[in-house]
Amino acid sequence: MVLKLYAAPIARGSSGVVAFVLAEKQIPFELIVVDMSANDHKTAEFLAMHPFGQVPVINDDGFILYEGRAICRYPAEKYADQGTPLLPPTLEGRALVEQAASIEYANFYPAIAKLGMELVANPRRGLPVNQVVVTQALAELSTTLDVYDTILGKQKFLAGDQFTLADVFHLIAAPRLASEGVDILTTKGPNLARWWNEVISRLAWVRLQAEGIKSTPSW
Ligand SMILES: N[C@@H](CCC(=O)N[C@@H](CS)C(=O)NCC(=O)O)C(=O)O
Repeated sequence: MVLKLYAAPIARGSSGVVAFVLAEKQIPFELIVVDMSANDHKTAEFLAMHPFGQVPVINDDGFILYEGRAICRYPAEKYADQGTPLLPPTLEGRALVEQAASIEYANFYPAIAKLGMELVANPRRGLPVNQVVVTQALAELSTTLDVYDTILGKQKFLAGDQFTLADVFHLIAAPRLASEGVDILTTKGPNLARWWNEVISRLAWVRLQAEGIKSTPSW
């Protein structure tokens, strides 16, 4: 049975990276569009799959999984030899991916999420931007990105010279900020800019941004 992806069709956030990983791994899937404006993610049927009532969710032949980063890890492991290898073959290589992924979740994403809330979500809802939060989040992000620039001066990607899930997870929220004019990822350092441009230029990502998430992807 083909894997089912429950998501909105826009390739953003965790849904976007899950669709990206499925494309990189060349895994066919059926998109089940969740109409969040109709609260389809809060129905009893949906909550039985995802008790927090969020997208994305996958159903792989009866195996149900939610949380974007967890979902990405699953096809990367299950289809290790298919499509782009997103995890290294050695235990040490995978440990380095977990190290970089942990920094993404603990240091990078929280600052990006605060900026996203203040600079994207709040203005859209007609709420004022809290400049104190913005300044603080930019300072936090800046500290992380300075270290990234040093790391990326010694290796191509965040977990070594291979493109891995640790790089992929950075696509969850940062591209949206860039589209709102916060271009810190391309201005903070040359190694950082080189890495980020490479990540956002992946063919599967470019196609997803152009076409949205579709059941029958063009890859
Ligand atoms: N940590 C979750 C976040 C998922 C998430 O925030 N999904 C949003 C859409 S991008 C959602 O479903 N929001 C509806 C809600 O929280 O009620 C993940 O990575 O999957």
